[in-house]
Amino acid sequence: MSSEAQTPDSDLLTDSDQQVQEPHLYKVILLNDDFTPMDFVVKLLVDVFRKSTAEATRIMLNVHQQGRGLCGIFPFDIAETKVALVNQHARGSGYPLKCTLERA
Ligand code: TYC
Repeated sequence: MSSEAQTPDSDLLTDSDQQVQEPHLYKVILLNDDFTPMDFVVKLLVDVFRKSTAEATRIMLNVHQQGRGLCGIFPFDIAETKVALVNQHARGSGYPLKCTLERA
């Protein structure tokens, strides 16, 4: 019999050892400002968050009226990438639009 076959029980992976941890989720929040054009915000929501034009318009108007609004909920790496894309596009176009992360 090989040594592998005699592995003590304590070396075996049990269900509790193998429990998969769900990744923490993060809310991507868009903030209002007085300068970024509405159509620019809608286009970003379509391009970065894959929203329909109707949904992007709804989110943009909600942010415009409420001061902030939810764009989506994602694992950290994806949320961080989307925030960076929004902030880069806004800065590259000379607008002060801001997007941020919050633990969901
Ligand atoms: N308040 C902006 C305007 O009147 C539009 C706007 C909406 C800006 C949402 C940012 O996240 C934003 N042009």
